[in-house]
Amino acid sequence: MAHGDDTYNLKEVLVTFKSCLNDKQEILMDPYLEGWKGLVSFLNTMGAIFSFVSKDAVSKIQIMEDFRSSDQKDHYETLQSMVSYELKNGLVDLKKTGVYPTSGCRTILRLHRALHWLQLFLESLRTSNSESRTSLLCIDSYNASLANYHPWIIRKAATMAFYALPARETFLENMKVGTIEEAVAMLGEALPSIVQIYDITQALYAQHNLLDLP
Ligand code: 1PW
Repeated sequence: MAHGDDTYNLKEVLVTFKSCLNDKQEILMDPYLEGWKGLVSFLNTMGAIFSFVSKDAVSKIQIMEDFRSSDQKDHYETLQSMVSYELKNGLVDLKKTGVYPTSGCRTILRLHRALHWLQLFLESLRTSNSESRTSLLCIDSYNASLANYHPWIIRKAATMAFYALPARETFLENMKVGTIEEAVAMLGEALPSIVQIYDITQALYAQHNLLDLP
């Protein structure tokens, strides 16, 4: 787990995502949210300009934690149990926002889309070289993924924040996993677990036609 900015280590965060899967290949909500909290701490080490980006993730994590401490908490133990519970009980706005603007299904979908961006970004960082500009890698991966779901004004603000990203070396050092080479090697080892979580969630949402929830 990530413990806060000073003891922060991105490897632990990515390993947390690995611990999300139970033996039935279901995604456990608590470590999923814990992994997200670690990503937010990481993001916050990059300066105040990112608070706009992390704030939305924080409020979505909170929505899900509230479900996990409610009377319905057992239904939210895994992403799979959440989907079947909410669908069975008509707790999801399927076509347009109405009675359930903060359903678990639509909230996790937003985090899931953001996870795809993170995956593309870290993968491009891993395979980049010392000449590469972090901000451009980040913008390219954002445009190829999450930006497609954002209105112009958010895209503009996010892109401006990305220009403030530190240089590649500083960024990799910020991960607090040792030298630059060690950070790159860690990404190679840890990213497959993010990909796996992403793929399982994507298949679950596709199976239930939930990929376009308003
Ligand atoms: C380097 C580490 C990266 C960690 C990823 C951080 C999460 C990125 C979230 C970007 C959010 C930009 C501003 C908020 C936009 C919301 O409108 C949007 N949320 C997301 C996560 O895309 C959609 O949510 P909404 O408005 O439908 O509730």
